[in-house]
Amino acid sequence: MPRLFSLLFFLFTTAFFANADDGYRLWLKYDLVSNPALRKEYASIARFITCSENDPVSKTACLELQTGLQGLLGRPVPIQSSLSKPGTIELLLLPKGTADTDNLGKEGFKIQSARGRISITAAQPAGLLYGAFELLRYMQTEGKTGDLFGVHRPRIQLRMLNHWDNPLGTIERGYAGASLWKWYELPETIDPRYIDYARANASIGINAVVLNNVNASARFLTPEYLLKVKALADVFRPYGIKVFLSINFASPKILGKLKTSDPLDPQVRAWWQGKVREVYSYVPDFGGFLVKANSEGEPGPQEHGRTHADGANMLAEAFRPHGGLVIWRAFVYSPDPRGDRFKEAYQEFKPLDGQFASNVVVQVKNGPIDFQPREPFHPLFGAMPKTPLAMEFQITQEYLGFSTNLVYLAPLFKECLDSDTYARGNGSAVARVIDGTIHDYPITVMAGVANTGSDRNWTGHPMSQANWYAFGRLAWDHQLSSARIAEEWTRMTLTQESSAVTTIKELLLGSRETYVRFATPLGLHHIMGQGIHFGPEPWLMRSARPDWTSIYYHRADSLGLGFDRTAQGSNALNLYAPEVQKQWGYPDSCPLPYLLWFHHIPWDKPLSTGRTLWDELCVQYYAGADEVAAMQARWKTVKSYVDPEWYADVQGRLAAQHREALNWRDACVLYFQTFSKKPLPANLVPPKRTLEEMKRIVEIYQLR
Ligand code: GCW
Repeated sequence: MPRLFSLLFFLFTTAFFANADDGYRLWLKYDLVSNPALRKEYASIARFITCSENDPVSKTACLELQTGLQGLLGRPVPIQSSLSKPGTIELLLLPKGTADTDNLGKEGFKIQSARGRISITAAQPAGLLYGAFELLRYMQTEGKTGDLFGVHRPRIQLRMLNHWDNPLGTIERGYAGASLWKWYELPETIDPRYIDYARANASIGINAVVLNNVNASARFLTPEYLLKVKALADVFRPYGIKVFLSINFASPKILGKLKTSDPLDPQVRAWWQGKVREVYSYVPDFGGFLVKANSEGEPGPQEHGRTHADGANMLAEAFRPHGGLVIWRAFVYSPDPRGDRFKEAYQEFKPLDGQFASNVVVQVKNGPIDFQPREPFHPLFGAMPKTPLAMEFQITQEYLGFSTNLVYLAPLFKECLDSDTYARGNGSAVARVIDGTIHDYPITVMAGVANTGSDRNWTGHPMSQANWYAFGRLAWDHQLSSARIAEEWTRMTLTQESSAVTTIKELLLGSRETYVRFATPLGLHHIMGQGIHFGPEPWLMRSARPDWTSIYYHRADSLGLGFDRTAQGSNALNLYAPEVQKQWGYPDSCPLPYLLWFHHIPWDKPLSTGRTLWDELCVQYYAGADEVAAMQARWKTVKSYVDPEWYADVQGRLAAQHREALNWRDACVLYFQTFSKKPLPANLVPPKRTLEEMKRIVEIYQLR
């Protein structure tokens, strides 16, 4: 009988594969282990599961393990409550107060093997959940990506998705359909997709989500919406996920009908205290508020002559009795044409270091401008020893070609995390600042702006699933390499065939640098299409604000190109430690990827490559576009190893990406040529289109 069952299961899963994979199952496919010897081995260690814990999170752990194993092994794996024959996988909470439990903390786990049994032990239920997924990942990747046995612990406490989802179902900067949250159907209807979303997050260690956009509607704090929030929190809780909300700082006026939202006004303070108490009556383990204040038109304490610290501390006081957090964003900048946006968050927040209450975290974007394809790390990471800083990455590809471009973001995340701030001398990488090692931060947070939406495959571009995956894995352990994460994801999602795995891994690993080359090489930044942030618009001179134009950033003129941020220019470099200034401060030694971030370079200055700036710029743009063509060719080689629907989808998107790369190349080369007044290097074929044609193509995106 079991044989017949496994045969049927096998036929079912292979038929499923042959009939196309729509991407819904993400990396949680649990298809039969294809290598028969391994399947036999795994089957012998996973004949039973023992679960004696009764809390909701431990139960989820057992059920997830069971679901996964049944798929991988092609036969049922019964759960039993008593101990424990050989061939059992046992999930067990350790008694409180032992050295082991202290060591494992709230979410760590230990996997061991003894007497023919595997045990996953943890001090708290969340550890069992993450341990179950670790074991499954090991089998899903056929043991090829890391060690199973030993102690595993997250390096960051709050591993969080920020959804920029609006009440009417749209998503700001979302490229994968509408919001997953069906506010008008909640709380009565629970879309089963909420559960699948929670499973995916739990499987990569994400334990917190902010449900709504930081440009926040006040309606989420009304009783009607709190009921909806409660419904989602109830779904996510058994997966170890806490819910947070973005708030509108003017809520006391908007909802409370008070005359002011001044954070030092006693009535305002009382209103927030009451409101926070009310939130906890719906969601007893509510996480806290995320706040965008005095940024891009959002209300905040400064309208009342108060500081960010005054605003944050007022909310922190309201959360203190409940154990919640205030996550206050540092993404602020003012429209000063003579200023340098690069410096503004630093100038506003650095003086406030030490003034924030103990349950406030300041959330800083990875770079000083805004999620560009490449940015130097934000100078605040080296400058706030007394304030826990959270990392904010963007997983959704606002400036990285939306969902038509294949851009694997782990290398971008790692580049920032691995950058040395020198906050406490050598070895003060951004990662060690935000994980609390350098300054002993009591609270540690890594947030990612989500790329999920209602598209069947969740992320629009199917390969962008890898970015959701990579974010979670790096938030759990920022020491993991981009290559390992790419391999895990590829094996779990696409194929186990080793040459195809290698090809796909290489495709992923090179993709971000390719994007940088054809869009913003050598440290160019913020020269994309106005408003929508898609395609090139380097000629953009006028906008509602000077720091929303392109010329503000690239500063092209007859002499050269780039933003001088040395002492002769805006002196933004001065915000970094002397060691960092030394690294980036001189045009002759500044690494080329950062060159135009910090220097205005003459067109005919020879660079370390032996070419002049102008020639190098052209070479980069052409190489970037050629690399997309090479990506198309490489993708073709994996055709017989990946699902046909998936294959065709990626093939189409790569073709679109190639068209867009050529647009970037031609638009930028032709536009910058109007300043350099030089011909292209001899071996490059000049664009067939004119600058006027390129402008028309880009203008199409601006039409209503
Ligand atoms: O990247 C910019 C986006 C805005 C966004 C803002 C922010 C939510 O263009 O859409 O608003 O940053 O991070 O607050």
